[in-house]
This record gives sequence, C-alpha cells and structure tokens, in this order.
Amino acid sequence: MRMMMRSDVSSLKRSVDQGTEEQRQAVREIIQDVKNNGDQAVRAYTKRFDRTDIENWRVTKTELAEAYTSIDENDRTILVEAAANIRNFHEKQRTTSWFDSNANGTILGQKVTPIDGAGIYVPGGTAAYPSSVLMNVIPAQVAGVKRIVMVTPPNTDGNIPAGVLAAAHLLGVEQVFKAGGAQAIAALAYGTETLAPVDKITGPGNVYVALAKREVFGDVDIDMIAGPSEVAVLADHTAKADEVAADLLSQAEHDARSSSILVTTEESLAEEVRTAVYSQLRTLPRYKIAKASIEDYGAIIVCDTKAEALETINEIAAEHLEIVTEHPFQDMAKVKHSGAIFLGPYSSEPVGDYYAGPNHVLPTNGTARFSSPLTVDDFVKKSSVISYSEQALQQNGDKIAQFARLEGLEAHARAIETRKERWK
Ligand code: HSO
Ligand code: ZN
Repeated sequence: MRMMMRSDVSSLKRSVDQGTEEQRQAVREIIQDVKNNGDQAVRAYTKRFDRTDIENWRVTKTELAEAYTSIDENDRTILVEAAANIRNFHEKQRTTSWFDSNANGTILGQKVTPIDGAGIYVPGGTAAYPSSVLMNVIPAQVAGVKRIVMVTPPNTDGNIPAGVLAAAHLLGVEQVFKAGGAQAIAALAYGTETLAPVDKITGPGNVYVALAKREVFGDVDIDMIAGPSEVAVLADHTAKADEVAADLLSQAEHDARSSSILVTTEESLAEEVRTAVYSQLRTLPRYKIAKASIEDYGAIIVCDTKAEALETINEIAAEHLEIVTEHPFQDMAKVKHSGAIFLGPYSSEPVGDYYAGPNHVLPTNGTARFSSPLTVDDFVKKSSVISYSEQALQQNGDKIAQFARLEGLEAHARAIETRKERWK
C-alpha cells in the first residue's frame, strides 16, 4: 500500500479493461452466431466456455422454488429484509408523468413509460452475488417493467449458485437462463427461440460481457460498463484505524484490480491504517485477491489541509466515498463526484452493498464525474406530449412558419400555414 503525496494523485492506477482487438473480434463473431443460430449457438458456447452441456437452459419454476427453500432460513430472512429496504428506497425515485396547461388551451407534458423488457446479467464464479440480483431487479420492478429476464453462467456441473436463484425467486423473476459471456448478451439483445429479446441490459460482467454490451448498444440500451469496485475514505483524528482498514479491505477483496484509498490530514492515522491493513489482510480467506489489490491499487494520501484532502477526493471521483470525520455533513458539501457517499463511523461501506437501500450498482473509474447510480429512471423512458390549441396556433403559426423558412424547409412552413384555411 503506497504512501503518496497529494501531487502523486494523477499517477494512481485506473483499471479500465478495454479488451484487445482479438477479443473484440471474437465477441463480434459470437454475437453474429447467436443472431444466426439462436439457442443452438448459445449451447455450443456454453459447452466451450463454461464447460457444461445444457439441454434446457431455462431454469424451471421448481428449480427456483427449491433453491429458495434450500438456503438457510436466516439467510432467507435477511434477503427478504434487504429487498424491502431496497424497494422502499427505490420507490422514492419513481417519476410520474406530468401535464402543464396554458391559458391559451395548450397542454404540454411528459409521459413516463417503463421499458417492455429488461435483461439482467448476473456474473458467475467468485462474483455470483445475490445482492446484485436485488439491486438490478428491484429498480426495474419499481419502474413497472413487465418482463424481466435474468442470465447467469452455469458452473461446470450445469448449476447456478442457490443464493442467486433464491434471490430471483424471492423477487418473482420467472425467466432465468443459464448462459454467460457475450453469448448471453447477444441472446438478450436479439432473442433466440426460447428467449424473447429485451430492450435494455444491465449488470456487470467480465471483459467479454463488457465488450458485448458495447457492441449491442444502440440496438438495445445498456446501463454502464462497470469496472472493479473502489472505495475512498476521507478520515480525520476521529476515525479508528482498525475500522478504516477493515473498510478498505472490504472492497479490496472483490477483485485484484479493486482500489482502496485513504485520504487524510493525519500522518499518525495514515501509519496506523497501513499497519492495520497488513495485519488484517493476513487473516482474510480471499487473501490473494485482497493483497494484489492493496499492493497494486491501494494508496494512502496524506494532505496538508482538509481543503486539499477534499480536492483529492474529487479528483479520485470514487465509486464509494466514506467520510469519517468530525463534521461529515459539512465535508460532504464540498464533495462533487462520488457514486455513493457514506457518512460517519457507522456507515461502513458494506452497509450500502447489502442492506441500507440505495443501489450498489455505481459509476466506477472516475465516471462519477458524469454518471449516477442505477436508478428506477434507468428502466423508464419519457415521451414528450404536445396538444396545441386552436388559439395557440393562430397566435404562433406565422412565427413557426418563418422559423421553418429560416432553415429553408418550405414543407414545414406549409404544414403550419395550411391550417389557416380553417380560419377563413
Ligand atoms: N461493492 C460492490 C457490490 C457488492 N459488494 C456486492 C458485495 N456484494 C460494488 O459496488
Ligand atoms: Zn462490495
């Protein structure tokens, strides 16, 4: 874990995996093959990449129900509670249609309509997170999306982790398919014999998933291209080194390319946190991943003043930001960029990963400068509504026609002027 000066911030490593030209080419071929050959192509790629031959890739109702009863009863209760918290939070994001009427009889408005079909990608392997099922599906449900399809790669035995299926069952997701990688993204975007295409694909995945999402974007919408998790902690003398270290490691264990950064004005805290990180690291089951992440992407930045520390925080624009200082709300006022801001000593980052209610799908890699967490808005679209009145057209028709002629568009002008016949 490197100790850094503020001036070194620009040398912090970012980890955008853009993929190689070969990978891009491979992804394009897979997508084309799935477009041409549907289910059969998906099955062949699953056999090749996931090393399992699956005859029926749609998870049955019984499998879903059995997974739900198979998990520990307490785990089930926690899933139920977390889902309720997440739903309550997202209910507040719901936007409604509005209509505004003018004195001249014109009505203008915005009609909000959910997308018809959403496809949720749930990664496999060590990143098979039931929490991500909740975080992607619930905003879609709150938005009113009727058809939610989930895809996730099977293990070599052809199964999907019970926790993931249990979360899907709890939320009432009925269409779950065993497929991953670019082939699953292609199936969602273009459909196959058994999977009807969706309109938007959300959820993180490996480099092939990311490249495939970029490739199908435009034919369908996508959420974002998420990179490995990141946490930045802004801490002062009120912070406990052990707690800060534990929070840094909580994100380091996600991925060898996750980044965990402490920004502080307290040199003694910086030293204590570094020591605590290494001593806690040794006892972690995911030691290898966390160690690689801490060594390559971990940093402690000591600043001279609080103002400098806050500037640094804005430069980092982290996915998650913890503010563990004497006056966290006051400090937050100066924060411009971060996917999710956690205030005070009790708001440890995993509180947000699982339970508090806000979404854990957040902008990474500095994209918090211009993008937001996954929200209900991501699953709706808006139509503008224009109902012009006779009086309004009489008043403004000539101006509109003149504007059209300014653009040299005579047919536009005449479309307006032909209405004048009505008033003769
Ligand atoms: N911190 C991750 C989400 C997650 N954590 C899932 C645990 N499970 C990205 O925000
Ligand atoms: Zn996490």
